[in-house]
Amino acid sequence: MSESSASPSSSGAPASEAAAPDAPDALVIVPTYNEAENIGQVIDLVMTQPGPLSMLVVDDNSPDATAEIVRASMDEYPGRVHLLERAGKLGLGTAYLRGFRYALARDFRYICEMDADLSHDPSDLPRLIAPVEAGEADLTIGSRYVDGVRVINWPLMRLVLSYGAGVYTRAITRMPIRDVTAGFKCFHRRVLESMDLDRVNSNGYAFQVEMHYRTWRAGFRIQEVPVIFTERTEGQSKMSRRIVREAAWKVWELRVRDLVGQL
Ligand SMILES: Nc1nc2c(ncn2[C@@H]2O[C@H](COP(=O)(O)OP(=O)(O)O)[C@@H](O)[C@H]2O)c(=O)[nH]1
Ligand SMILES: [Mg+2]
Repeated sequence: MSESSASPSSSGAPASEAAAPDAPDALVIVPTYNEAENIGQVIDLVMTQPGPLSMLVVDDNSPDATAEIVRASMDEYPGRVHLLERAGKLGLGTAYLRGFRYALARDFRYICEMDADLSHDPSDLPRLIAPVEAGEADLTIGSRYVDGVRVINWPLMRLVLSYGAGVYTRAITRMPIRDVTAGFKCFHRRVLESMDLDRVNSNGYAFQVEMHYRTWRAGFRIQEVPVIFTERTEGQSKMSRRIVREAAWKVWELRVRDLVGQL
């Protein structure tokens, strides 16, 4: 694995609320696999949000040379775009875990997750970060399922699967979250610092469910922020039956582990 970045800080010290005014604040982590058609636009959109925001792309040696496009953007936005390259496709969950460790080793206070396919609108980032910054929430989730359903261009089956995953997960876990598999969110660093990231071992949608469950069970405050999710127009989804099966099992595993005190 190689790390190429111009880090704004590498002290690794936990940031306090009274951090220096020029301390880097928010890092948006974006995992990529074959997102060459999308990543340039995503970076430009994130870079133009108020903040200013920094961004970390975790790329799994995409055959379509996504990383080359990221490197070009690193020159365009010096010090604000970071890239971690892994040797091969290792899954979304481990990509985020790698990104969380990267963020925690630096001074980022607000650590966001976002997809690279423009399903998540970068202009929603300030609305996700604001409640965490204001101390009103420890985790905000960009939710498709509060105040109705906000999904554009999904086949009915995908919507049923995603919405059904919420009904199923809530029934088993009692976790009060509408969009259990959402991948657009913002953590305060204290949530990730308090978590034993080595224990998080799921990789697809299950990863999102597991992060929500651990955050909720640890007593952190979670707020769902309504967002519109638009299915990608470029590139391919990496969803698979295996990812859906993993999530279905994972919910039971989390519940049982929790019941026996082994979460
Ligand atoms: N680094 C990395 N990123 C991945 C992997 N699988 C998916 N992604 C990224 O995760 C995000 C969501 O994946 P996507 O295929 O759009 O899933 P969908 O939205 O559920 O159809 C996108 O940015 C993908 O490029 C992986 O194995 N490694
Ligand atoms: Mg997608």
